[in-house]
Amino acid sequence: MPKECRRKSCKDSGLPGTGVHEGCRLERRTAGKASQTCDDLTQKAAQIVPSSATGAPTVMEAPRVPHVTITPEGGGSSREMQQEDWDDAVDGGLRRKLSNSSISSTGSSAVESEDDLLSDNESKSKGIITLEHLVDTGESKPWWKLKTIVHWPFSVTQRRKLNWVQLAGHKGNFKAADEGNILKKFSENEMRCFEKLRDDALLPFVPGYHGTVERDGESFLHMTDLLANFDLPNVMDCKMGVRTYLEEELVRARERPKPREDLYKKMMEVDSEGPTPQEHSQCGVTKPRYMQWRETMSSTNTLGFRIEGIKKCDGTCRTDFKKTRSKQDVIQVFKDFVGGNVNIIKSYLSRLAEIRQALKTSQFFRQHEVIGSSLLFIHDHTSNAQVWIIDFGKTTALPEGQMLNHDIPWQEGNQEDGYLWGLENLIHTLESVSNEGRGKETFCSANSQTTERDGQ
Ligand code: I3P
Repeated sequence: MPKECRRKSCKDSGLPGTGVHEGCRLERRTAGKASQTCDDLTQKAAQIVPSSATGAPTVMEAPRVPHVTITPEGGGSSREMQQEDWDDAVDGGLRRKLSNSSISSTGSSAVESEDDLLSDNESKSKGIITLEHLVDTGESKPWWKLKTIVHWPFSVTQRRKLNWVQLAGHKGNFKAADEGNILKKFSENEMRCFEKLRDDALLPFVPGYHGTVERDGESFLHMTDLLANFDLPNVMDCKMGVRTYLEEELVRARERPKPREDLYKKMMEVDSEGPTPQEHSQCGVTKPRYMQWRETMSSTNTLGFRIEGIKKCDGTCRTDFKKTRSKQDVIQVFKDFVGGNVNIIKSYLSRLAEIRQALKTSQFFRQHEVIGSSLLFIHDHTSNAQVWIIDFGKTTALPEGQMLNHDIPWQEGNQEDGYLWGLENLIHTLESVSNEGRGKETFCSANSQTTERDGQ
């Protein structure tokens, strides 16, 4: 994360801190500060476009989400960035930098200090991974040399042309690959999904999958870089469905509850009154409990999708959407994301209509509980706009012969995920953005700053 952002997160903290609960050493930060932490974004990538007209969906009644109470235990952490993630970055004439959280994607901003490249508490959760094309100096540089590498003899414009961004899920999950591709940390589950998707109606809407590869003793999924065809892309991740954890995670948590301090801290950052007295006293919350809390704070439960993060072409990123809940709030975020450009919204709507159609005929979709999957929105100043279905790490096949509707309320045991319901709401929301923007023209300047003026 840029030092600037990190300083701000600390300084602006409105949290009363941890004094309340003994044994807990919470950092003093507030939710709003996360806006620039660039923490917690999901993996994303790009490909080509299409489009067509959309129908007018109806917002359905929010599915009831059964309240589940789970008691705790402890542990759990994610893999942090490893030095080899950087060391491995030489590839033909290009060197790519794999950073941890929020290093600028434009390449035009000064690079962070070594400290910024090191992990901190935030690195234990998800983060943006930025891969930049850098000039090959002919030698592999460890992470502490990145600062030097960035002072390369190219103009901002040249750098921008070479750079691309890869938003990522769990840190350390991505590596640079050959041009136009990306390596994602191997997941048996995700691999199985990609293999099944090869013959499915959803194939045109998921990242290209080119098999598995070994790198430094680790396995990776070799996938298309979805951003490759964009010039300074704007990227938004929307996590789909009314539920973001698997039913089996609930069962496990009941049987062997594990309160996690990292999740407790994340909850406190957003709402110091979020944890129950018991959770306060143990400074920990279980994962399903945290996930459920996230769902109710955001629009997951009420709309069947939520905005996870946005990375804009100017290099800024936001992940402070944990409390973006109402349809009007979501509309505002989308408006800002497209800079008021209604044509981009229309392209997105066309693509979503195609996705909806494909989902309705997809055998894969019928036979899987789709959890934690996102729709990745990407557009650039040329009005190239695309939506992709990504992240199948938690998408699980149903037992033989079983099928899901994806648009009926979830009740524990029925495995419904509310994906289609969420998609309808998402389409409806974008239609509202489009309608509100009617009669306006949008102009994008060269540096992608957007100004809007009445067109009538
Ligand atoms: C994370 C988010 C992720 C989840 C992760 C959570 O919360 O819900 O989807 O990973 O669990 O911490 P947040 O968005 O508030 O940062 P999975 O989807 O893989 O379960 P984790 O901490 O166990 O990785």
